[in-house]
Amino acid sequence: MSKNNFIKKIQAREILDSLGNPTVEAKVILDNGMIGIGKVPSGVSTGVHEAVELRDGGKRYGGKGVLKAIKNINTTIAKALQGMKIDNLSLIDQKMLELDGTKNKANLGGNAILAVSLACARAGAIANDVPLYKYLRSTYKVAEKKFRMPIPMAMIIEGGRHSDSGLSIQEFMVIPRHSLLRERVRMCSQIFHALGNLLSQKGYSTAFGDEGGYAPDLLNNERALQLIIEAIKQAGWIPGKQVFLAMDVAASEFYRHGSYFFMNKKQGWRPAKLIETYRAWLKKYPLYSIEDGLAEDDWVNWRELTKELGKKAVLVGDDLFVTNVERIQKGVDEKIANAVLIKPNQIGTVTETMAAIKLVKQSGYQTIISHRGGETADTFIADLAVAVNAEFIKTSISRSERTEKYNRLMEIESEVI
Ligand code: 2PG
Ligand code: MG
Repeated sequence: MSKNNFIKKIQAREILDSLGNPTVEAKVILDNGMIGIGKVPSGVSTGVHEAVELRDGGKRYGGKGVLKAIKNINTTIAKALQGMKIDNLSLIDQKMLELDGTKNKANLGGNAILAVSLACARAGAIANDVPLYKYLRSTYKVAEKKFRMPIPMAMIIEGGRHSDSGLSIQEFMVIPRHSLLRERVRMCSQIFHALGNLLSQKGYSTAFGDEGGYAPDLLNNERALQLIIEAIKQAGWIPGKQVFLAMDVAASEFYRHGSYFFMNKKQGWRPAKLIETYRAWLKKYPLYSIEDGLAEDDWVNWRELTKELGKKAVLVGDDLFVTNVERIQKGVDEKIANAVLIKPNQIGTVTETMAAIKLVKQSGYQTIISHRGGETADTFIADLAVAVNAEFIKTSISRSERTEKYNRLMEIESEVI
């Protein structure tokens, strides 16, 4: 580790995310002149237990401005961190947590704190002249020695809150099998384009949703699975052998008073009916994983879901766990889910994100590092996935704010193999 690299200055500004909404960028300048930059993504279907995203309210940007968060960085945070050693990221994050003083970062804003945390991680890597994934691995003492590239969960059809396709399920993804990351990426891309051709041949719209997946107006969710299977075949691969399917149900979005308004907006389903539907689909389709199959606080039924299907599928908790060690621990203790979606902005610091991943791994759960609905050009999650040898990375295979993550991973792959 380098010596005498201190934080000299921190400057934040308001930038736009991929959906055209304001978000936070922080720039950390060290005494040696080196600079680290961090840009914060923003969720669309945000879990209620996430760190607070500080927004200004009022008329400007429809209330979504982040000038308060910017001010918190430029004044309170900058003053407190000035002169701190860049190499001790845990201490820096700890200091910001103390300054904020709340459990959910409501004071300074999770977006303000994370921007600085990300920028410090980058500045630390630059100051030590090592790539970010290596820096994160050594700074947080990740046990693994070798680097392993993550498998894409590439989103290609979207519904739910992410589009007006009318599908209740938010995301349909493909998981390619290949020993090389760059080939996995190629497979996803070719399947994505085969799907586009298929949709237009069948007269469906090929317009995109928030994350660059197709948003066709299909009869039902199953049709999406069937079309993707057809696209996989047309692209030249065997579904269930070379390529698997995944979905993010994002069930909190259609959960009200104990019922799931799935498919039918008027008549709610009991959780058991939803679980039975998943069971049937797991039998019928090469479905590998189901994310947020039930709502974020429906622990009792999540337990049932895990008992019923936990051996048959990867059951991923996103809104359920919100990258929060307390919630993950509760899940592990109660045998709920078997994989965790990791999003740094759900919790608000790099240090807490790393602690969450450590717990996930210790518990024998799988790790999926994920993009957000509103993304930026920051490729931090690509380096993070490699730093911790995450099993999967979830991001889309089109739109540069997403593909940059894959591009960065392909660059890393050429360094580590
Ligand atoms: C999700 C994410 C990413 P959002 O639910 O997993 O796809 O979406 O950022 O809207 O929470
Ligand atoms: Mg999700």
